[in-house]
Amino acid sequence: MAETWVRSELWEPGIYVLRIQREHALNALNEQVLDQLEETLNALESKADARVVIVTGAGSKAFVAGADIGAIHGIPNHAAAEQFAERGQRLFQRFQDSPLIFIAAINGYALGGGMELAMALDMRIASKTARLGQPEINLGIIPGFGGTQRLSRLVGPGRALWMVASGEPVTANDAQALGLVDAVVEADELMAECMRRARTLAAKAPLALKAAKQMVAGSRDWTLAEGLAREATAFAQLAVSDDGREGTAAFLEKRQPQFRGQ
Ligand code: CO8
Repeated sequence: MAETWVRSELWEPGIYVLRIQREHALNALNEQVLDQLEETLNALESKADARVVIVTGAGSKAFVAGADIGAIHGIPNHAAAEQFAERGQRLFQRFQDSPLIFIAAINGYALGGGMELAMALDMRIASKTARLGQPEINLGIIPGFGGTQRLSRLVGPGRALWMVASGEPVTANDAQALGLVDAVVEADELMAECMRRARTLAAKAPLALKAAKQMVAGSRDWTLAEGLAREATAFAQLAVSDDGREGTAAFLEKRQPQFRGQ
């Protein structure tokens, strides 16, 4: 029977924790892990109560130490290599495009494909002990799951090229200074900090939360004109929704709003 490398569990109403648990290989991503990540994403998206998902790695050492190097070495030819890269790229893009909000809880090494996964998620909170990097150059390859593109957009092309072409990892604090992670906390406070943020988000009006996610995540890819057009449409839908009416009425009536996700 296939091993379970990815697990998700309901933590609190609206909040799930997704854990990549291939600890003996520092949670490295092989085809089975990618398959299970996709199945887990499908399952989470089909849950009516899901709002925010905290993504982390099992153990205290690694978030994800990359794509599985043995699997990369075993790729038979150019077409299969391209397929593997595109497979990962499509999957990670699905996290970016999903209506759910994903918080990366970076609990240790986030290298190669692991850093690429973290970058495709919506927010990145790192433990002080985490190390992030794109070391593929040291294997004679480059990132293939979106790293060259997302890193450049996140930190600018000069800093991205330094990380990709030198292969040197950065500390969590340096990653924060670069804009690669949003906050750094003590290792034993990582899940609590992610949970605090998840709770804040999960309590918001559900349709507005989804739209906020999709507009901001989409802004990574859209032109400004396209993004503005989409924002106006999403704003209009929300402004005349029941929750939009309720939120504005509650403000005017000086009471707490009761959002129903409609
Ligand atoms: N793949 C497979 N196994 C791994 C990986 C990995 N990426 N990382 C660690 N492991 C394994 C080790 O082989 C070791 O296994 P074993 O106990 O059987 O020897 C176990 O995990 C523990 O690792 P270490 O003993 O090496 O632990 P250390 O504390 O000494 O070192 C490091 C930790 C620094 C994280 C080290 O393990 C390391 O450098 N790992 C590799 C990091 C790396 O190069 N990542 C990038 C991989 S390439 C990639 O991600 C490309 C993505 C795009 C792919 C597109 C495909 C076409």
